[in-house]
Amino acid sequence: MTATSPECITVRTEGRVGIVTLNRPKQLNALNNQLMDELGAALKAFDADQDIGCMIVTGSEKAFAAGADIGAMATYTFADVYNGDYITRNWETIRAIRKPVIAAVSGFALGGGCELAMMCDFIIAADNAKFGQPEIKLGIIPGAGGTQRLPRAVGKAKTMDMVLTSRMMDATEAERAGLVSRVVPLDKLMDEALGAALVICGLSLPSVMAAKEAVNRSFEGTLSDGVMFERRLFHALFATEDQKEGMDAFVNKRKPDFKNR
Ligand code: CO8
Repeated sequence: MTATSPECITVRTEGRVGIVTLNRPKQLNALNNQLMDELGAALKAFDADQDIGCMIVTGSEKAFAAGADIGAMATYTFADVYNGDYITRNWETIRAIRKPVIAAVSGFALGGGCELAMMCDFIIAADNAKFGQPEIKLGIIPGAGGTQRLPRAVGKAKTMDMVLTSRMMDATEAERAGLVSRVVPLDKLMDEALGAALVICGLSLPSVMAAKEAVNRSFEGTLSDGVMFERRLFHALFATEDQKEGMDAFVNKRKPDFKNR
């Protein structure tokens, strides 16, 4: 965690779930360096905390995040952004988080906001969610993975449509296209995300982390490398006491009591 209290996010826990809420309401949670630093620090702290098994990143009803802070970027030069000290330096932290991170998205998830949601492991959307990569209207393109992660989620046609025309996708279309895993009424969003997180928290953490690592590997490299990577992790999990517990519980028709959570 940052030494001082965060100003652009709020952080809380519910049981073994760590919840980060983006909190720049006047700017529709536009992502600036301070917010991204605080978010990264909070997620890293939860990742290292043995009492936490899963995380949720969420925003407000109106906006998950309306993108990178345009005001902050407006006067940057090529040298400013290329040397990495400004927009790019703190966007990769979330990729290094090893426990699952769920994005609970209501309202706008635009530009960097859509990219941040896609960096999470899966997205649960409220029925008012709107996803978009409107950077083209600003004379730039997505810069935090939008042109790479969006096609992997929804394919080339929809990605090109969104990136080139700046058209937004509503929650129904996003679910149909595979960008989000579930859509729920707005007032049920946090219950749904917490429900999913609590399911994950009840499982064996080594297998949860291995599953996340294996699925993420499918987006890198070849199929045969990915399958081999999965197989090795699969084999390794037979070294855990939780595998013995999980299988014994099934065989004996009882609930498993995993030790490594
Ligand atoms: N940055 C800064 N301020 C913002 C942003 C933003 N992205 N979005 C909204 N705001 C501010 C507005 O300026 C406004 O402030 P004020 O009240 O002081 O005028 C306030 O939030 C409310 O916004 P609106 O009045 O515009 O609210 P509306 O409901 O009318 O519209 C929209 C909501 C449609 C979301 C609209 O605000 C909008 O289009 N916002 C910009 C969306 C956008 O273009 N996002 C992409 C930004 S660029 C980007 O994300 C690049 C990421 C690259 C990351 C690279 C890292 C490696």
